[in-house]
Amino acid sequence: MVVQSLTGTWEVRRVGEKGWFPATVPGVVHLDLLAAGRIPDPFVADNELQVQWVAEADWEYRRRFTVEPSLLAHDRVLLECEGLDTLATVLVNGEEVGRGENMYLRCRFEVKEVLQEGHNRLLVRFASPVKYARRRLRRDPLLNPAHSIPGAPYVRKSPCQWGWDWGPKLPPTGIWRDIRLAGYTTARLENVHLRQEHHRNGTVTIRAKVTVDRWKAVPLRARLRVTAPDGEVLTDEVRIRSDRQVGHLMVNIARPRLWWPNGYGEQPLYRAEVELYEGEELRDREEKRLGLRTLRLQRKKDYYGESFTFLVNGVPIFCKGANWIPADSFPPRVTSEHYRHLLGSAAAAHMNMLRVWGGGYYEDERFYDLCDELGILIWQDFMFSCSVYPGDEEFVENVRREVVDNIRRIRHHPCLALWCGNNELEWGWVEWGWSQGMTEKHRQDYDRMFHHLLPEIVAAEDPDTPYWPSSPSSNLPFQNPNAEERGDGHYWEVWHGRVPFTEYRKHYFRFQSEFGFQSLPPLETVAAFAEEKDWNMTSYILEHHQRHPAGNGLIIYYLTQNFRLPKDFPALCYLSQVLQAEAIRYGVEHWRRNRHRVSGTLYWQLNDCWPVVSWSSIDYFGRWKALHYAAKRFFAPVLLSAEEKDVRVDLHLTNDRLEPFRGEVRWSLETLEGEVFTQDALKVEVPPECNRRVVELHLGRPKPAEDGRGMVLVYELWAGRKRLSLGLVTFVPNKHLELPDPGLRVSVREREDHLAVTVAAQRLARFVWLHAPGLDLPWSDNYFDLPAGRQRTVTVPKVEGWTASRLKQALRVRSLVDSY
Ligand code: BMA
Repeated sequence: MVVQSLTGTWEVRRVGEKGWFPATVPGVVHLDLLAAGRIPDPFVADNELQVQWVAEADWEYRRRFTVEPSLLAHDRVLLECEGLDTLATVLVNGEEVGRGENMYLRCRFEVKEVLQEGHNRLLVRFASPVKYARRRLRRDPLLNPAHSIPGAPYVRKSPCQWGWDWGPKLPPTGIWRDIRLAGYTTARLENVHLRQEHHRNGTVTIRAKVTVDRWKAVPLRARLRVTAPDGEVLTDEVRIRSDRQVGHLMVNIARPRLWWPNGYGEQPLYRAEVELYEGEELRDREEKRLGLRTLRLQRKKDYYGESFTFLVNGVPIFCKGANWIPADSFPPRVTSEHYRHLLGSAAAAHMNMLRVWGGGYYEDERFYDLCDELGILIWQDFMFSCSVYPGDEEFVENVRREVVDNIRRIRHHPCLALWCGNNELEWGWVEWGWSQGMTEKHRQDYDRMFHHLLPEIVAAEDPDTPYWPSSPSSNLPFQNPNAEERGDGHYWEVWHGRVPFTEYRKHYFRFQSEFGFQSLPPLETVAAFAEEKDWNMTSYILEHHQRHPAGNGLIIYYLTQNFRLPKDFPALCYLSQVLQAEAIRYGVEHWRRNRHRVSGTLYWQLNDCWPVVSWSSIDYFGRWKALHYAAKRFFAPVLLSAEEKDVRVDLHLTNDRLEPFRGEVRWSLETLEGEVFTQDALKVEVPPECNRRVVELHLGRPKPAEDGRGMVLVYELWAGRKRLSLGLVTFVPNKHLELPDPGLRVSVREREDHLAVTVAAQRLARFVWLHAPGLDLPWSDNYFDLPAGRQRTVTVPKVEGWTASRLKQALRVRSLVDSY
């Protein structure tokens, strides 16, 4: 077997035009046009509107390459394309060798017959997906989300690229993943399925089912080699007779090291290599990494209905995380560093699950590899979102191939927790009136795809991973998909429904897979797309970078319920983030307190695909919004939270850890200046994986009612001499607090690998925000409360050029009182 890469520099032109210009593969045409200076940056101002023609055009990519005799010496030569986006015709030396019609599908084309020794030409022609969709739509109309270019469901291409309520309309075209030539002799590995069996006595068997594609009737040998994290190697070998297609191999691991989700244990990884030999000649090989663990979705009848709990190695996991969307409108631009930053940030905020949402794309290896390493479970949607899809045979067959291919690509990853049919399609059928707009046939097509075809494929290709028909779903076809008592739920009344975020506490979905709240990104991010004259919530440019029709108005609406009107635009950026963080915290703390009933909470959404006002907690450039800092606090393995009930406040300790927690809870009812009315401290012990109400405070009237604007309840969690967390209860909305000047004192010190900032407050400072323009890195904590007389030290990694004195000069420390 020999491989020749075809990535790198190509040429591209608009079909019918003369001028070729340089292109990069993997890549997409918008990026090539941008690099050639032929289009303005579509992410800046409203340039997106000026580049709509790009998706209306047909494009062709070409390159020359040299073929050595050694490649042609193989019996078969395949052109292997990891991803063609999307409607592609592939020509080698002027002859068509194949077509692509699905960006998610890996394609292999036989090319030996058309290749020649020496110079060769490769051309890939892409038809406009937008024009194609429009043609199909004219013939057979389908419902489509309003924020999307019409007809998107006809093309197996990432739904959000056609526009979403947080994403621009910029469907790209191009060879978006790896492309290469591969020469094979005698046989190749067609399908390697690695499975693990965990035995009662604690040992684990790894089994490999190896299916070969062979064209010569000679005996073959398959070899499995498993390397443990400590370097120990186990092997097995099997002969595959000349009339057989399949070989079975296995190794036993006597003392397996188990893989755990983030926060529950380590993530040891085993390397599995499968090699195919003819005599002593290696004919093909594949390498994968495994994590040894069992995973089950437990759905058990209980007092509240039916549970929805992921069990890893038999342990119920409380899933904490967010929804993942594509990290760029132009996927090939996502670097490994960007993946590492986003996923590392998720892990740093104690997340143990992300949902790869069905409007994006099946992610690439780097993504799943990192999730394996970080212990982030993946709820994997199949790529269908918020639309009615066609059901003709050709479409269904295209989907079938896509689904088989992606399951085979991803199934071995220990991070994979669930295959889910789609995003919100069933909800659409049941509650958004699709049945009126569409035909019974369309509904039957839905039923066939998501209740029959996809679960059958999952059962055949990956029987070890559970299948779930839709998100949200009750798992009862077309029955109350967003039920609270069973299945997963999307709760959008807070935000879309304009109800106050206190409503979160009235709901107890068994698994909260979506709920969210928008904010502006940090000011530097706004500055990347808007000039200073446009720094206004209702300016044309700010509205262009907000894709939810009511979005900016909703932010202001909720803001005025909770906070005073900000004095200027920078204060609005700050405050809208604080508002978002408070909203989501309010919900998550409630669901964590009810962990016996709710098994997970994934907020909408982790990241952005361009600079925009959205629900994300990390913006397009990787900057943490206030919500991400809050997530790091509200997802902490041990959480002290307050449940206000009129004149009573209950303090709860939620312990997600597998061991008991022992510590101390301190609380104090005090003025904003720090005068204490009452205070107490209490030793607490909370068993593993459980929530306990540890303090019940009857504050009684009239005090808080009378002095509410000048009083807060401070609650702290201590372990030994270490304060683990600090929280606040206010008795009036934040806007009515009579906040004094907090008199903050700041000092900066330089340590080995980080800079440490200590902030001390003379009087209460809410949502203290540390910011050093130019030092664009996450802090250990930010946007935190600092009651009177307390101090707090936070750190930021030390990077080239930053000293304590430079930071001291650049540092700006602001709090709520500075916003109005
Ligand atoms: C959800 C998602 C997305 C959408 C988000 C915000 O329900 O599934 O479709 O972007 O809401 O409206």
